[in-house]
Amino acid sequence: MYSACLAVLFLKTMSTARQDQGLTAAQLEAFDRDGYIIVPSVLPPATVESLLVETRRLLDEELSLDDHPMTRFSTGGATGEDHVGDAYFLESGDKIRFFLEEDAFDPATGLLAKPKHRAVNKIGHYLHALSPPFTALLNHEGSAPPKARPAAVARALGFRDPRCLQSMVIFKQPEIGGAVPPHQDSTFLYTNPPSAVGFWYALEDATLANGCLSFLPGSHRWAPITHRLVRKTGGAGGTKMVSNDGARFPEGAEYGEDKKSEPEQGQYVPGEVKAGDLVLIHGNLLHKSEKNLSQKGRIIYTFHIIEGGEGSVYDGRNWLQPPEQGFTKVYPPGV
Ligand SMILES: O=C(O)CCC(=O)C(=O)O
Repeated sequence: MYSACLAVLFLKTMSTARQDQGLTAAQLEAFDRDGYIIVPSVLPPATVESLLVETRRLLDEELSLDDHPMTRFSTGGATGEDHVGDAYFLESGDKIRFFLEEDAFDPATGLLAKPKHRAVNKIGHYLHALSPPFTALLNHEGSAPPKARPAAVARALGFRDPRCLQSMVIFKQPEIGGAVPPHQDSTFLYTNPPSAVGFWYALEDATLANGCLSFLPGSHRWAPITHRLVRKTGGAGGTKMVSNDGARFPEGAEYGEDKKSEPEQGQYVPGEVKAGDLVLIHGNLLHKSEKNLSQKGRIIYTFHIIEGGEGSVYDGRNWLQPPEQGFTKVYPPGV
């Protein structure tokens, strides 16, 4: 009996240790080398379904086009001048708001030409705090077996005090889902030194046909954060790209412009994924997604974390500013 109890205790301890690991040694090595990894089957089908049900509810119940400012999501190109930057966008950091797909509008009339659930490009940016199913995902509650929990992954990646600063459901609507040009997430979510990491969960299968992500492996090591998206000053609203005068890489001897590996230069690698898979993306990694010209849409959920601990400075000019209570802690209190 005693030894059976000990065995149970041992198994429990082992399984807790396994649960807390977040990433395996091989996954960590791949993330360090490539700047991204795909972790299969992190979300069980029931969790995926609950997030899709919530997404549909938000579209049905929370999005009214009657009083919507018709804000379209635009990535804005190199200057950032055309990046979406109206008040509806700039004040969305602690709200759930809906940004529309550019090609959902009729170019001749300027009017929306698609029903609302086929017209949205993304929902953001505070789902992780305001929507219970998305909050549960950040805390990784209710999914069995726990695998690659955000807190455990953040710990495995060496975060001291990770903060979730934004979350989004991103759609690639059938036929019109817009392309996302090559970019680095730390350009938009800048800390000095750069520390952003993206958690990107497929809620539907994403393939080459419907606009999956693709990545330039290893570019996180040699591609500097040369620019940053900031709010324009002077009260007129809007955003712009400015030259980055702060650190351009995370700290560490593995980073620097001399780390470029020539043979792989320019070769983006597609990351086709199944619903429930997680993609982790280093904030310096160049990645993109193509336009969805197919009949099949895809929906994903993503949130980003940054280092909130000592020595990491969040810039007051960033387009996204913290709510009064600060960005959401990822580690449970007291841990
Ligand atoms: O889902 C996409 O197509 C783009 C997402 C992305 O690149 C990001 O969140 O950084």
